Amino acid sequence: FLSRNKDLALVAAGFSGGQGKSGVDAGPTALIEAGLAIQLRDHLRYNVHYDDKIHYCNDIVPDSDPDHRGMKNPQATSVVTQKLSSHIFSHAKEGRFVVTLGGDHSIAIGTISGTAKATRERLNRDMAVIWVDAHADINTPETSDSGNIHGMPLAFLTGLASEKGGKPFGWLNSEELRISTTKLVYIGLRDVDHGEKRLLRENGIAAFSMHDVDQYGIGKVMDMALAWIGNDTPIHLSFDIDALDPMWAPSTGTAVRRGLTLREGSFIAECVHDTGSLIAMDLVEVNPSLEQEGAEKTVEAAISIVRCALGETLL
Ligand code: B3U
Ligand code: MN
Ligand code: MN
Repeated sequence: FLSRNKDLALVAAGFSGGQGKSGVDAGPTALIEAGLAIQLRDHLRYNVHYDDKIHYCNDIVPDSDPDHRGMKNPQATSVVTQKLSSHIFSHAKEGRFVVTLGGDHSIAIGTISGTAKATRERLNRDMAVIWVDAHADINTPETSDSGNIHGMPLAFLTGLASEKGGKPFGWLNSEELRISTTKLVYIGLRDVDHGEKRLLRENGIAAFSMHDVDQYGIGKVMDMALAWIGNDTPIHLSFDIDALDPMWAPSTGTAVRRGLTLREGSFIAECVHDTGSLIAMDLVEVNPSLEQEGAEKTVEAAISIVRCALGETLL
């Protein structure tokens, strides 16, 4: 349903309120300035829809945003992700491949709910999510120690954490916006909180940690991950740059050692492209203000991951 699609929407979502460090809002600008949009047009020959704007930075800041269930910036994050959700939906329902540049990983609440709804409307299918990250990002407000919402997107998207209507994230109550825990696959995990481990275990969620990458190699891990999802299932790839080892991607808010090499990260993106079922991707958590020296390296790594997911290295 998509392998020959060359229509691509590029969305810059410079939101940083899902975590505490400033600078991740400048991630999309750094990627664009390094030539990402041009490369997608000229080298990869996509028909790129890009409005040349950085969205969701500080344009939607509520007057007051008190903590709610321990969450920081709950109202701002809810409003931003809800708007992003319909923005992404409007592109995806036209059959465009959607690339969203973060921003912190809380934006995936918006991107994934938007593509999940569009996939149901357009293809009458439930979509799968491949989440490449050092972290599981599935804390509920109650299991989170930090209160940072970028550590919670999957709890809201799967319904493991929910809110009443009228509360922040109450808008996610509609089933069409959600994904099933059975259609979620992790790759690259190495910093998972206790409460998250319990959620993964109790819900039988498919997770390939760095231990599995070492044990089986990335080739076998991808075979197993894609077999779990099954053929012809639309896939949304959500790639947190901190999945890569800090040797390749030091400029990110919560770098964790012992990560994926750039080659392994690229291989994941290539394998997902090769399925012909990829419908959208996020590239998040690039923070160019951290690690002066490493910023350029991190941006370069992020761009090559996006290019691989879009078919760059296909012979
Ligand atoms: N699990 C921790 C740490 C974390 C999650 N995502 C990132 N860091 N980037 C938390 O805050 O929930
Ligand atoms: Mn993440
Ligand atoms: Mn992470």
